[in-house]
Amino acid sequence: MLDISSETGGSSFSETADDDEILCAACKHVITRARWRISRNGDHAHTVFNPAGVVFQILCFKEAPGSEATGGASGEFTWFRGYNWRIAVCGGCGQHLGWRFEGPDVFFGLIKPKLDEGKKP
Ligand code: JO2
Repeated sequence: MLDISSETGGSSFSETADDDEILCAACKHVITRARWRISRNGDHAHTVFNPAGVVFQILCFKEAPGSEATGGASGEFTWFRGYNWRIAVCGGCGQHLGWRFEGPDVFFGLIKPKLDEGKKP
């Protein structure tokens, strides 16, 4: 059981539940948590494409402490008006997992098939 009570300040069972974890599909590093899912522009999930024409289904999270932002911030082709993006990689294996969006607040758009949401029985 991973105990994250020290970082959350909480002590209830849900604060330490492993079933909340969302992992890197490639290396199983803990990236984020189900309780950190958020909506942006009315939805948690968005289907988007980049200037190279690559389509992504991304999911929005308010925190993703298992990821690391890399490179500079850019506003080019941003999917979220008012936010600049940086590439976000797995802190464990370096895989590109999505983007860190920086604007009036910070959030993460993570590529669904690059995550293990732990939904399989
Ligand atoms: C983030 C990438 C992207 C864009 C990209 C590399 C280069 C460029 C990449 N809209 N960014 C967003 N570029 C996303 C996008 O909000 O297009 O996919 O513009 O030169 O992440 O590989």
